[in-house]
Amino acid sequence: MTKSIELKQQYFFECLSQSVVDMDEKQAKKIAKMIINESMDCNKAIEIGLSGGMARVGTLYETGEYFIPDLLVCADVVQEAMTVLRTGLIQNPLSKGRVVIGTIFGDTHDLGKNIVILFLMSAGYEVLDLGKDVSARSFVDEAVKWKADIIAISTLMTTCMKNIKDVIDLLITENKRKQFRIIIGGKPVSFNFATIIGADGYAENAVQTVKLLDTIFSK
Ligand code: B12
Repeated sequence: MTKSIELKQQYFFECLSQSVVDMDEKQAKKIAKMIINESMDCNKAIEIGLSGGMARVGTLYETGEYFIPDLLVCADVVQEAMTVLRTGLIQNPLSKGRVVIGTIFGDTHDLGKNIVILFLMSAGYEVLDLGKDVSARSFVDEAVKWKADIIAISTLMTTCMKNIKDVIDLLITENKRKQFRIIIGGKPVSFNFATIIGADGYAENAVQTVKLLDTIFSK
């Protein structure tokens, strides 16, 4: 890619990020459409523009400049722009593996999980989205029913971290732990936490999640 195209792309991603911060849905969708029309990298647009924009919104919330209603509007802008950008993601007809994913019980944050889903699907994984506030029982039942290879669990709340362990404990109790690999993600969790609770992997963002699964499936 030439330097000028790269700079142009970067500029579009920054504008997208700004439209999330500005709560400007119309502008976000307009930029998303332009990104597709210009055949720019939609994965990067999601990661840098939408994820990056939401990270900036998070900081504004933490510094007391934005409040919950603002977060809700920004989240809507991200979801709407995502529906446009997903049409530009490369559709991979392969099925590299089956992933059941959800946000853990007690937690309703789902933007990050939804981004992870888009990345996994475009990388060739089949994904079943269980949504948010998902109980350990549902994770296990759906994974069994759907013959999943991977159970992927998201949380953004420290108070819900312990609920992830409930899924692992339930699998152990029912003698099903060996049927699935468990990966976790979300702001408060880490590689160390994954190791402590007996999960098989942790990824920091959507790009790393694809890399993690590619590594797991190459073994
Ligand atoms: C947007 C937001 C909301 C929105 C959520 C909208 C939605 N549809 O998701 C709304 C307004 C609804 C909301 C509500 C609440 N929120 Co809130 N929210 C946020 C905020 C600002 C941004 C989160 C976000 O969307 N980030 C952008 C996404 C793209 O990033 P991400 O989620 O981290 O995802 C990436 C990675 O983590 C990773 N990843 C994510 N999931 C997974 C899963 C797997 C398997 C893998 C491998 C990787 C992975 O990949 C993703 C993409 O790259 C954060 C602050 C922050 N800085 O994070 C607070 C924050 C998470 N919220 C917080 C709180 C407290 C709440 C409320 C309790 C507030 C209230 N008083 O009602 C409620 C929660 C109610 C509930 N029970 O769930 C706290 C949590 C504190 C804590 N220590 O637990 C935070 C940290 C804010 C703060 N500093 O106080 N919130």
